[in-house]
Amino acid sequence: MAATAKAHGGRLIVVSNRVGPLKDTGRAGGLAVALVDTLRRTGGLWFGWSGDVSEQGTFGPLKSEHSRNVRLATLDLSQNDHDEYYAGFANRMLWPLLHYRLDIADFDRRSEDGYRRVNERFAARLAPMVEPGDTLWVHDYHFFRLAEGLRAAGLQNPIGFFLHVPFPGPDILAALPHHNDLLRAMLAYDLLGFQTERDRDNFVRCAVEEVGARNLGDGVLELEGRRTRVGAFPIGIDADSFAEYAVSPEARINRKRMEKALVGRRQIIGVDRIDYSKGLNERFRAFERLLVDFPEHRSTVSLLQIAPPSRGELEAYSDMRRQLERVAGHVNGRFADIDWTPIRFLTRGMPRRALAGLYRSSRVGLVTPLRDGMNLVAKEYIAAQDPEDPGVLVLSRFAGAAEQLKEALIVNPYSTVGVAETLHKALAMPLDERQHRWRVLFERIREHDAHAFASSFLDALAKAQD
Ligand code: ADQ
Repeated sequence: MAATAKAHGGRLIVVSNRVGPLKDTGRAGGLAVALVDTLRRTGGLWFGWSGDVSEQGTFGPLKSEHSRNVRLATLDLSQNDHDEYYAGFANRMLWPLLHYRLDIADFDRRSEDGYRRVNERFAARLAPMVEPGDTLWVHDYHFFRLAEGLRAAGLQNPIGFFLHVPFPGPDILAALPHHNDLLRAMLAYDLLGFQTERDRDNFVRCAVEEVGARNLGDGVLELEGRRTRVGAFPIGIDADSFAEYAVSPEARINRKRMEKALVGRRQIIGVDRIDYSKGLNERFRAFERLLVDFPEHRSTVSLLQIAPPSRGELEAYSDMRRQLERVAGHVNGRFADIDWTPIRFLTRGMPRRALAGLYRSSRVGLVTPLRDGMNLVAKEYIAAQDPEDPGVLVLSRFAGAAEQLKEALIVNPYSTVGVAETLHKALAMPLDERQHRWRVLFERIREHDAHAFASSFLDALAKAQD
């Protein structure tokens, strides 16, 4: 990885909406967790939004901090930028659209303008910091239009883009007004990376059918004489470090507390940000169905759901949390015993080592998003298991991870009966089968870990301008 970046002479510049934290605060989301390692290895610049809103916004001073070989450089947003670009177009339009939720996508012309404006402003502030030889790696749906702005400023550097969330086909994308314009802007990148082959193929269909790009084969698209490479780069975790977290002193303390509370019962664990894409409501219902259809699990199995709230400023998310508390309360009211609570619902973040301990003391990892780019929790659950007595991963077919982790028990998260039956199967699975499935899965996530992900993306980007 370091060799890759150095071989091409310049620094690596990473751009994403939120930057850092560079240290493990226990609250980092999927994107941050995967990027820190990459930058630490190559050194370079990480550019994005400071998380602050100020009067000057993107016209204000650049905030800069160093941590060893990595420089963080951030800009504020104005209140308007925040409302239109971030809360509006990115969160209320693109996030639902890219998760196939046209029913709740909320298009608004002003937000679209704000999104375009903020992408232009970030490009204008970044361009003077870029030196010839630098490689730029832009992340996620907040910055679909950044390369367009950077090219307009005259930049010739390799610019790659990686989308962390799914990309739908033309039937869904076409519901976005001016989607053609957005697709054209995306083709200003040299390399467009997606989590899965399905997402990549969906993008290719959109580019070909909606804006008339030519598919030259071998992952190359051409529009008006400009070529863009496309590829699938499933994101990974640092599997070996995560496995070590699971046997760290912090993890052990949590496991001991857990085991004391469980007194021999088995635990199913779910870990997700509170978001409608994660299928939490359906998950609680499926667990209830397990207790109804397979009464032998009453008093012997419990579900621990850890769910830090996300994007707190959006009212829909606090509604969701209240709704989930109601469902958990209903299930607990119906089945709880004096010494057993069926669902424990913790709405807070957790240090990663402590989290690893909880994964390890859970017999089943229940990962049932309705739609998810990859889902790193599925991989973390596998990495944290005890090789002698591993648990079972139950995984939604609609998580990008299902393309890679076929030896998990794959479920349709919309089918509460199907998920309940699969949970029963997971709880009954004999040790030798658990060990066999786990070994194959663990080897695969080690092979396709965070470093392999970053190297393969940056190698492809280095070749993209040839
Ligand atoms: P997310 O939607 O955030 O990421 P995910 O991939 O599951 O989803 O990553 C969540 C991360 O947050 C995991 O590393 C998890 O351990 C951590 N986390 C969750 N709850 C936590 C808690 N209570 N305490 C501590 N840590 C917690 C987006 C896309 C995904 C894609 C990732 C990476 O939506 O599909 O996999 O980016 O590309």
